[in-house]
Formats: sequence, structure tokens, C-alpha cells
Amino acid sequence: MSLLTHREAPVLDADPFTPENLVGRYSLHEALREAGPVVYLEKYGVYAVTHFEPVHEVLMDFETYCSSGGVGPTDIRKQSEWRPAGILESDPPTHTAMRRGLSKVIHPGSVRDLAAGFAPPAETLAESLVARGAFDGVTDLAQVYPLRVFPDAVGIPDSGRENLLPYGSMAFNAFGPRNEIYERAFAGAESVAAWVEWACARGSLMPGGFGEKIWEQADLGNISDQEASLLVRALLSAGVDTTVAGIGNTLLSLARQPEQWARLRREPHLVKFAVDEALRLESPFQMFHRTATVDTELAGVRIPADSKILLFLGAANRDPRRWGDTASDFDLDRNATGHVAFGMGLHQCIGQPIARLEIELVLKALVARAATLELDGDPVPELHNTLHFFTSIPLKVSAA
Ligand code: OVM
Repeated sequence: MSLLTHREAPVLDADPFTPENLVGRYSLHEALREAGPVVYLEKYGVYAVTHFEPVHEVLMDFETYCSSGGVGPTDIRKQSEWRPAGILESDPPTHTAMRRGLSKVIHPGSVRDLAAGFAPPAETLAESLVARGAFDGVTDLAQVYPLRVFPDAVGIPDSGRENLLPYGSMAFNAFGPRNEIYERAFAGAESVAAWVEWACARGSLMPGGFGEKIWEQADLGNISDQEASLLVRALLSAGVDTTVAGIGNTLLSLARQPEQWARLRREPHLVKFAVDEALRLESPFQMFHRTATVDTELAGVRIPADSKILLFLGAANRDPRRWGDTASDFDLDRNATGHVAFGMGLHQCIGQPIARLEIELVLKALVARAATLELDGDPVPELHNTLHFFTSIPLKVSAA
């Protein structure tokens, strides 16, 4: 097939990063999907992909759509970023050693060992919140639980942990444009980034955690010292905000459909399916970029070399072409596997067993204690360039 047969992408002036479009993201997704599988966003000079099929194709083809150009809007091969590139912004062969080193540390077996320690805090929290009858799903639970279990599992030093959420906010907002949201996230950037650099160092980490095990990979010669530090950084930046969002968004999905809670009460073994369905429907990580390495074609649309491709994971996860007419409903009977909330392919989230464990334990503990879960006010959305979550979700529960 000749390149000449490929269509040019429809050109749109839509801006996915305005407050209106971030809060109303699902109407924007629908409009973008209707305009075509791949559209050119004039304002940012990027190709936006919203259909499931081509999003999946891009994620799987790391040679045509590389990560070393950065997963934000700037091509970091041409323009340097606010911090050195890590595993997320690398391609094979650089990526290979880092990924292999990290997979020796974080794998289903090592995560299974965490469950014994992660379960009791989930139960204690659920117990006291159900006793209260009304609570905030975010500030009382989604933000509290991950901070109680995850930093200890990594061995992050006690002092300065208040920097974790601000650092996550910097890392993920920087995958979007340099707008007001970005500026706000970077207001105290210097001291936050300095703490993180310190916390990732071998001497700062507490013994027994994932952090120390990553440094052991450097001792074994599997990765360099610099790579070890970058891998600990990856856990710090990607391991907190994302699970806060995952827990909050799961509670919201269920509170909106009380009959689904009743079903979980009757069939608690469905908790793990509820988590996947919530990750699909209200995906915490909504958008990031790839960079085209060559002139190519995606869903019949011409893409010139060096173009930035903006992947809408959340739109792909609600694409009716893949999920049917009920794509926008939470449905415990749906097979949600194959969603791209954790990405797909080479860079697929390596921490996902930890994220799943945290969300599942919180949900299991609540399902065991609350006969009902309902909204008790309006959720407040966070304005964020790439993450989708709420700063408040008022909930009411009745004790079982
Ligand atoms: C980083 C990093 C690594 C992996 C994922 C991520 C999804 C960030 O190096 O900070 O966000």
C-alpha cells in the first residue's frame, strides 16, 4: 500500500486540557471518537488517538511509537526535561536492563508476600469508617490507605513523606501541557524534587523494602547505580497518586450504582472483577504520549516522523467499538480484561499487582462491613493534566 492512499487526519481546535474538558472529559472523548480514530489537535500539534484499536496498536509497537521522545508533549530528544529520563522514557536496549531488574523485585510472588501486612490496615480503616456512617471516600480512605502501606513496602524514609503526593502531582501533570495546572503543581518543585532525589539514594532507604532490593540489583551488576536510583524514583512517582485515584474512582463507580454493591455483598469473590471494571470505566491514568520514529500510518491516517501521539487511554476504555453500547456503564458481568488502564505491551505498569492488591483489600474490607454504600453529596473533581480523580467523594454507609 502506498503512503499516498492514506488520509490526512481531521484537524480540530479542541483543547483536552481546559478545566471544562477535564471535568467533562467523557463528552470530549465522544466528540473526538466521532471525529475519527486519529485527529490532529492544532493547538498542541499532536495526533490524538481515542479508539481502542489504534491505541492498542500504538502501545504494542514500541519501535514505530517510541518512549524515548518522552511521554509528555515535548520531544525530550530535542529539549531537556525538568528531570532525567527514567524507565518510562526509555526504549530497548536501555529499557531492557531496567525492566528486567525491576521485574526481579516486583513480581506476583513478592507482591503476594505483602498481603499479610497490607490487609490489617484496610480492615481497621473500614471498621472505623463504617462505624461513623458517613465519611469522605478520598480524604478519609483513598488518600490514607496507600500512604499507610506503600511507603513502608518500598522502605521510603519516614521524614519527608509529605512530599510524595506533591511529587506525583508534578510527575503526572508534566505529561500534559505547560498550563496553569502544571504551574500550580510545580509551585514548590525544587524542595520536593530534592527530597525525592535524596530518598531514592541507597543510604536513605530503610532495609527490607523494594527500594533496597532494587539497589541489590545494582550490586549484582544487573543495572547501574544511576538506574537503581531512577527505578526507586519510578516507584515513588507512579505508586501513590495512581492508587489514591484507583481507590477513590472504584468507590465512586460503586456508590453510583447501589445494585452493584448489593451484588458484591452477595458475591464478594467478584471484588477483583469490580476493580478491573472500575479501572476500565474511571481510569486513573487518562493520557500520555508517544513519538513516531518514522513516517507511518495509523488507522488509515498519515503520521509524519517525529510527531507526538497523544493516547487517550480513558477514551479507549469506553470505546463502544470495543466494549459495546453499554461501554459507559459499570457492569460486574462484563469481561473488562484487556483494558488499557495500566497501558499494554513493553511498558505496561509493573506495579499493577501492588495497585490491585491495595484496591482489592480496601474494597473487600468495606464490602464485608457495609450493607450499603451511597453518595452523600457531589464528588469534587481534581483538575489534573493526566490523572482522573476526585479530591472529595462524600459517602454514606450502613453497617452490615
Ligand atoms: C518515573 C516513572 C516511571 C514509571 C511510571 C511513571 C506512570 C513514572 O520514572 O517517574 O508514571
